[in-house]
Amino acid sequence: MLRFFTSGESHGPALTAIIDGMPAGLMIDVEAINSELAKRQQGYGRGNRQKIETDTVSFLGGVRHGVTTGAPITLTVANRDFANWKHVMSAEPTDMTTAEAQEQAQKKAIERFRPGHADLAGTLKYDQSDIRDVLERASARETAARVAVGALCQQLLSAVGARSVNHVVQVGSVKCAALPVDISLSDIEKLASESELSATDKSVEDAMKDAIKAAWQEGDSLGGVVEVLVDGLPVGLGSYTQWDRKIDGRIAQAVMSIQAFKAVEIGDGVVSASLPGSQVHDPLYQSDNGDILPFKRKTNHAGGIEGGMTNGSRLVVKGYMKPLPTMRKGLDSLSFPEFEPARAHYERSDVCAIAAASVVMKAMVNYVLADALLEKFACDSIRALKESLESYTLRVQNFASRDEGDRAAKTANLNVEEGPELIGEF
Ligand code: EPS
Repeated sequence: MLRFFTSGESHGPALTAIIDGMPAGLMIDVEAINSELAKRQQGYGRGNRQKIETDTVSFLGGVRHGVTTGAPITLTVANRDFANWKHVMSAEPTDMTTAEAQEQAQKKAIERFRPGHADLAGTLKYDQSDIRDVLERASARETAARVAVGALCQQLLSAVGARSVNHVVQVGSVKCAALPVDISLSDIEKLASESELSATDKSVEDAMKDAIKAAWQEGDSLGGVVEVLVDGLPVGLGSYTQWDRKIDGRIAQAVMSIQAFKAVEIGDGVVSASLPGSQVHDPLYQSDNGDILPFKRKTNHAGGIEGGMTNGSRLVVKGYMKPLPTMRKGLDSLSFPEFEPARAHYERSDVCAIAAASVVMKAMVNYVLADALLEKFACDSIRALKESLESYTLRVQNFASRDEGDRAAKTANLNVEEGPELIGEF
């Protein structure tokens, strides 16, 4: 089981994550993690905070000479902005009577709830006397730690030949044209990298930017839709046998946990509810010689998941993000602690963080898939994982034989003659 937790406040000293269950022997590419962190900071419509930060990862445990040891991994991303918040966000009791501390406290005070944010329910639930205690942890700054974790998980997935990409498909109501079903992930990555919004349709890029600019001028905010696609996953991650083992449910939970995400869609999930079954399900065909899988498909409406398991097709997941609730124009709200009518609080924020959100969503999908991979091929080291996967892949390939006896013999031979260390479910 792979699990992780994050800790840290938006304007505290740092964000930290502990990742438990990562196998030994994974060579870590720190630059690749930093590159994802940098991508999370980018995108047209982001606020000034990103000019202050240069997010990079440091490891404090579980890694030696660049290789995982199997022990829990601790990683951290520093908040440079903490220097400007050191009185207000001090972990230790601090003298707040100095002129500097007083000025900082006054500047950072929050006295009005922001509808749509965690402010109100969080203050009541945690019996807070300062809304800042809620805002600091509810902030999407926390996703920097998640992106570092997800980039590490991506490296585990790469070790078994899986690859994921993220892109933006909609900003506000401006939509990219649908991508061809057979487009390669490299092409998607290239298109997204050429766009300031990680969008894959150049013809609507200006309209997207105009929509963000208009929202900014009006003191408003904008959401959008992002997509993550994953190739190279083995058949059978997740399970139909129990509700909480279904991979689509696990992905949905992980994606919905991202700040401001309000809906998740797998494949053609939404439109499929209004279509007859014959237009929704993906017919099966015999595989060609040399195919890794003993079947093939011409469509992928299911988005790579059937029965709560990966099915060998490309995984396609969309996440729907609401507009951020921090808006210059502010909505009707209430003051705290008086609960008197007041306009909502405003402090520095993003007008649109959809490009960043796509990086975060990929990180969360990577984590769920890495966890499911380690669950299926239970292993303590990368070598054992690869051996176990190789053996399983051969077994799946051999299911193409329609001769029962032949199939049983082939499977038995695999175990005896190929001689891989058999771990997990064999
Ligand atoms: C963010 C950092 C935050 C916000 C934003 C995302 O920094 P600050 O509050 O100092 O400007 O810009 O957070 C939110 C949108 C939110 O709702 O909290 C980041 O690093 O992603």
